[in-house]
Amino acid sequence: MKLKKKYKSIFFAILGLTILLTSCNKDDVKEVTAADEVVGLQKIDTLIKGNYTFYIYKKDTGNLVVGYNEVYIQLKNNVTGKYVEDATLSWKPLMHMTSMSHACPYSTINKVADTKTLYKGYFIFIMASSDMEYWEVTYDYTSGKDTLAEVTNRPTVVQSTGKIRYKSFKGVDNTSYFLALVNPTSPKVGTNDITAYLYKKVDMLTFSPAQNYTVEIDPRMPDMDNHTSPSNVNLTYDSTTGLYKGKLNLTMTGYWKINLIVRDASNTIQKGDSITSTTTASSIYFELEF
Ligand SMILES: [Cu+2]
Repeated sequence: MKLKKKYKSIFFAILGLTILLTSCNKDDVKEVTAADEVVGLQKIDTLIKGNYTFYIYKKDTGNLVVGYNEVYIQLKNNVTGKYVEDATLSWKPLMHMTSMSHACPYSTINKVADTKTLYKGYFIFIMASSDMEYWEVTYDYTSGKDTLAEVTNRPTVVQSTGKIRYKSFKGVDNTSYFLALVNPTSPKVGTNDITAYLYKKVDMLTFSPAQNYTVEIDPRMPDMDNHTSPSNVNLTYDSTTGLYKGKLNLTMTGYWKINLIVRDASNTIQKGDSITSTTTASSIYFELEF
């Protein structure tokens, strides 16, 4: 009898403690603000139009570059002071050159998963801008058929000075191709997920994903007798994301040249060379150093 009572009081003590802890936790839950959702991002532009402000961000510092650029957007309603959580956003890049205009490969804009106010997409810029020739990006916020805000901006696009992560080339089919490395951004020793986008030019204003190609990889260390690594997996097309995905095995730190061969859907080599005793590098490659 006495024992039973003791167990009962222990039970209620634990129950009470649990309720106390749970309610404490509830009080500790902090609401995620719009500012929290861009922590770690760099603001590159603030574009005001009418009642709205577009805030443009990217992950790293510096300018937009020729090649792959992930771009983030927040949209603020200046009347209410609130960030728009259900925006339909679109954009359009156009390069104004002295003799003509052209676009580049770019994505649609989608909400970043698990955020309320953050949207993202990408551009693959194919040329650097200069004083005379410039990129123009038009951002649109629409609701049904109505344009609520449209703003045009002239971002600076520079040639990347880092390792090669982008390559444009003419295929044997005489089509212009644009190949941009997305990941890895921070390579590690061992197996890395490798992803890239491959687009082709349809006309000056139209670029479409090249589908069902294969991007063969042959990673080499030129400074170490051009040795390769085992267990690499060529990149194949993922129709859900539009990305080419494969596995890249980097067996040690240092400088790696990722030699590439691009084959089309009927297995014809559009560009690239196999590495042999006389051919030490392909005509197209990415570079990584870590
Ligand atoms: Cu151009």
